[in-house]
Amino acid sequence: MTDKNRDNLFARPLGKVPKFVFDRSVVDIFPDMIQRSVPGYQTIINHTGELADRFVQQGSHCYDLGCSLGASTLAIRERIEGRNGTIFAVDNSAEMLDQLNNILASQPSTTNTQLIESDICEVQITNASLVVLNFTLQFVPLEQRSELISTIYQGLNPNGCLVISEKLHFQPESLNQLLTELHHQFKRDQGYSDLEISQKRDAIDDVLIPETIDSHIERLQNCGFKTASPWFQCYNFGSLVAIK
Ligand code: GEK
Repeated sequence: MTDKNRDNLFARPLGKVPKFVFDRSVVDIFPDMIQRSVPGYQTIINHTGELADRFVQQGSHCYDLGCSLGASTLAIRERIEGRNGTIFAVDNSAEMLDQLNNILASQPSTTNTQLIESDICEVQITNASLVVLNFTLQFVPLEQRSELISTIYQGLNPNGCLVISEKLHFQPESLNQLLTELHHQFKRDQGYSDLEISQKRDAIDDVLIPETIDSHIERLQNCGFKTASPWFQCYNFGSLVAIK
């Protein structure tokens, strides 16, 4: 790995830490940042491909909402070749999509993949057999989350699948504290300093709003999903699957 691709965003003292944004400074270091910050990230991406294999119907649509550099898009695409499907990879960061465009061009596929620069709350969902929100719902304002999940539910075909992977909040507070400390130890083990951990924490405070597993399940059920369950958890990160 070159220095250009190493996440050093918070390595030096920043004084007042600015709020985190997905701009040009994040694009090159994004794969390193997410791998070293999210325990279980690669497992979740791999299993997103597995779920695509099981759920994606011939000629249907897949949505990777908050796609960044397309890790989920690529995992899905690899598993649905020949199904005449379309993947819509959506992000509101033009810089991320530019880079994803280059990545996709370097890895040809017969599956139609469309990049959409948009707020995920504005996207129309139709004929969907798989919708993926991998570490994205956590950035959507709390009051918009139910409407987004409802839109996804309406756009899914019967037996369609929604994957939601998130940083999670836990109760009681002592459990939340324990899982947070285990996460910070994971980051230290990945080479992040205490300064980097603390400045990143300040940068995402109020930007990334985690909820409890129960809140996610309740929202999914209120929006119509009869089947919804966590399928993976490592410390305070996890993934849920919901079937229409
Ligand atoms: C992965 N899924 O590699 N509308 C559109 N995009 C958004 C919005 C929004 N309202 N809010 C945030 N984003 C990817 C990782 S990263 C997770 C997802 C992380 C986008 C934002 O621009 C960024 O690219 C992505 O969601 C979140 O599995 O960095 O913790």
